[in-house]
Amino acid sequence: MNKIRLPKTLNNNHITFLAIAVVLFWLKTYAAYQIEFKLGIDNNLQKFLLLINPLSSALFFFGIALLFKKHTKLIMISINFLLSFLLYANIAYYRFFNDFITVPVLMQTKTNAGQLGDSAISLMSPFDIFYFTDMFILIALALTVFKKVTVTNRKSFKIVLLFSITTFLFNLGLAEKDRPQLLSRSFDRNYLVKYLGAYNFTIYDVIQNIKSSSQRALADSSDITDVENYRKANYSPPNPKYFAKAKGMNVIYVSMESFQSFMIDYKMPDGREVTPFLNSLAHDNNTFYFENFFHQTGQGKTSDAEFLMENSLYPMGQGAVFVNKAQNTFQAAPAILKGYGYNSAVFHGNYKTFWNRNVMYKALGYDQFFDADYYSMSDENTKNYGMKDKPFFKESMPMLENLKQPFYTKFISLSNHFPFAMDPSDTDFPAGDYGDTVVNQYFQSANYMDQAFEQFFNDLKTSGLYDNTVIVMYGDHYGISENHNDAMAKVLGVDDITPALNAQLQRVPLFIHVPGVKGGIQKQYGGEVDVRPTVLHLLGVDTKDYMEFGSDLLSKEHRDWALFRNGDFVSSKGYQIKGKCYSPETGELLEQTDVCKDIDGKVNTELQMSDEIVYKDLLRFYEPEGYTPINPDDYEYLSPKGSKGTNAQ
Ligand code: GP9
Ligand code: MN
Repeated sequence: MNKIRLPKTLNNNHITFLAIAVVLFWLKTYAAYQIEFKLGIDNNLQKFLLLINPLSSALFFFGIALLFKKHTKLIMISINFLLSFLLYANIAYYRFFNDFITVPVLMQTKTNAGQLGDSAISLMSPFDIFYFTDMFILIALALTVFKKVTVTNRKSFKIVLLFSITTFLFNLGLAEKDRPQLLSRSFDRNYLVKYLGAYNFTIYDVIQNIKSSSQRALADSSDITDVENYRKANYSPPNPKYFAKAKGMNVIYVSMESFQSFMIDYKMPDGREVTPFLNSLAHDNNTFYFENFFHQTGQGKTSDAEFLMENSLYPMGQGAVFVNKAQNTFQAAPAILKGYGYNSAVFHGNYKTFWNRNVMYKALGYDQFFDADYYSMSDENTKNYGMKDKPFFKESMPMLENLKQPFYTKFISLSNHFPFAMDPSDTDFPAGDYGDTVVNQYFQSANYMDQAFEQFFNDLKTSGLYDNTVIVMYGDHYGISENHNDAMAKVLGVDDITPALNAQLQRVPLFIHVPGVKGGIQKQYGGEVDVRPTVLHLLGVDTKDYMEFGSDLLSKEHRDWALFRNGDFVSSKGYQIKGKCYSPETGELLEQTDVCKDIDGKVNTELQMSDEIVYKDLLRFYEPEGYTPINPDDYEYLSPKGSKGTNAQ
């Protein structure tokens, strides 16, 4: 049996065995990436990252075996088995769900394993044994060439660990270069696997879940009492003039990607309006246009805006609720409206795992999710993250018309996304001339989005839905960051962007169009957190029993301020930025004044309380009167043909 002998230096230590294990495992994992997962590799750096990303975890896990004096090879083979099993489980899961296994998925065996059911076997093929070949090779080597190797040098563990950490840091550094804030924003599992690998992703996921469940475990029902009291004391009752004025009507939300208020009524130097359609809507008789409305998002960007609008709670200071807290109990607008006969759906021309939407929408109570699988995602139709707005709205119409009414729906537009580059055939609008490519392109891309909205409104009118539908359109967050303030000063015709002006640039448009109700331009201050009570009150649903922080924008007692996630805030009387209070009119520093002081305390309390709800999952201890809790496990989003669809990016 063991006639083959390696040179003494090689076969008398486990490092050679480990090196073989690592290389085989590395190659196998890379092959699995290529064969099984559609990770959407767009550039050479991503190709390189995909190639190197299994290395650090392979070194780390196989290295653990070196800590054991005895049975080192056997332990290494067992580790190989466990990792191969994890890889294979992900492969089988991906074949069915187009997604990777996470800790919550494992916890919810009822739904996932249940759904897999009999088809689990059909997802496997005899050729899958390939994913275990390296293990068989290691067993054969251990029994032959390496049979004599028995003594382990434990020092070698430290060397391997050092190698593993160095490769990981190198990997992470390059990944962050291609995709900044990869770990803190963690927007998509596909991205994490693409950049850091399937095994590192699992480690990351386990750590996130331990962190999250320990906070949750320490909470109890008494923790919600303070929130309840605060809520009671700060509730803005509905305005009788508007309460239930849209009772029973359909609802359409439109998330206007990266759209800021300075664009409304903005004219290019040649006099052309950038967004003529939205400008006309701002002045429309049946539309409330809120010109002092602010985004309140954090790192979760679009998903934070969605979270704010439908839960009237604040997003987290770091990470995204959609990604990190999707297992929490929520009492979101779609779930509330279910009790009033509403059927709900989201339309979005991007893949379902982005921002963990496929999981979070179930927790919010969405009945249907029309994602990329429902759209013709051809090269011509897509840009950035997915469908261009015109084909997106066009292709959505038949699906919308087929929905059972009354419906509560959300359309998430995409075209107007950073860096705002357009395909030349999609625009004849002039780019800006402000010495900054991103800012220059913003005008073209916003103009295209405006045309898409006009087309959508026309289609709604033709379909007959328009007269019985409340349309809520909101800019999700800023599009032009502070890095472009030099160009923005030119756009606004000022010398420089002062702190107060910078705060004003965080305004995003909010339109609420209610058929038959007289609207008008609204000057009161508010933020995304305020939209839910405003809309629910229009639909005739009183929000006083819900744990929310928003204040109805149309209430006579509306509070007239909006906070930012960093603790700064704006109000009609003063803006507090980094602890200093500024005048909204002049932007000048207000010394020795207490206009900001009153609000300051409330801002801190609200952020703290909202964080308590989110981090400790406090809504599980609270049941609003008349509300029927939903069970996310009851929801399933099928692709058009009834399969689970594809997930290519
Ligand atoms: C992607 C879209 C854009 O699906 O929501 O995300 P963003 O980067 O704006 O958060
Ligand atoms: Mn966005």
